[in-house]
Amino acid sequence: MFLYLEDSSKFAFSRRESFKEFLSSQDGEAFGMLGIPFDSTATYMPGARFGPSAIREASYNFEGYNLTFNRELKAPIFDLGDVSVVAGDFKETSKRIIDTLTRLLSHDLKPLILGGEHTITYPILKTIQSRDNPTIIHFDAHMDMRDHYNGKFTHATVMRRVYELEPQDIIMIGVRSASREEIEFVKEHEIEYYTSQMIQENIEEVTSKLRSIKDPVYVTVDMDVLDPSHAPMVGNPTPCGLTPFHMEKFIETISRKDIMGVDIVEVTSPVKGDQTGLNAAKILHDLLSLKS
Ligand SMILES: [Mn+2]
Repeated sequence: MFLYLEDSSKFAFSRRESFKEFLSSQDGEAFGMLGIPFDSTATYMPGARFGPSAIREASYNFEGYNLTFNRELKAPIFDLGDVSVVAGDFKETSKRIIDTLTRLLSHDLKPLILGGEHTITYPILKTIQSRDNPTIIHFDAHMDMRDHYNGKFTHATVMRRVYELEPQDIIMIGVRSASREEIEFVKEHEIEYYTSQMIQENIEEVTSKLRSIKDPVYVTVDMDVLDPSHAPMVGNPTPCGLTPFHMEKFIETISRKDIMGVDIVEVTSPVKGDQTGLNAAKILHDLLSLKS
């Protein structure tokens, strides 16, 4: 047995014992982390395959004590590694995601997923939806509600496919770009959305809405919800976005909910120290601190 070793291939706050020992020591809420470096349908900036490693690397910049929330990060989390994805083959990749996630859920672990492009949210929610019926909180600059965009299953259609799974509800936060077809679809189906301009003017309205939504919840974060000044390395950077302060407030509100799972997608940072990876790691660091 060696002492004082770190495994930089795992998220900084992942428990270091074996998976078996970790499972046997848990009797409350525990988290299982998975990377899914699928990167095949990008239409602007590719590179989402680098997301999991960029977020893990950035996690080592954070401290065990979270000063913002006056909490010590103690929430039990085990980083299981990456799903072995097949570039260009969404069908086979989905099968592998569903198999892996089903196993993770069978151990009563709450999934924390590091993407990968946003398309992966569909097989994730297909798996979760069959067990729970969550309200989906969707952070994104885009609606991703097109019926078709270079195919049925792409980063721009993913929330339309999720909608077809008939979740309890979908609420969109930080939207500022859509097609006319998408706006008409969400209005017709009464899907609630809050633009980044609305949040800038009155964030309290949105946090009080989040407080009132039905449990359980599933959270999907496309990192392009942040302004490109805070998250430039994403598939589709879009100006006039949220700040990390807005995300702190939202995560604080959501942490009081019964969270079934979280994914953070579309990080394309190919270099160490990029602020996109840092801000993605911060969202997980804040959430895990608040769940401690
Ligand atoms: Mn997006």
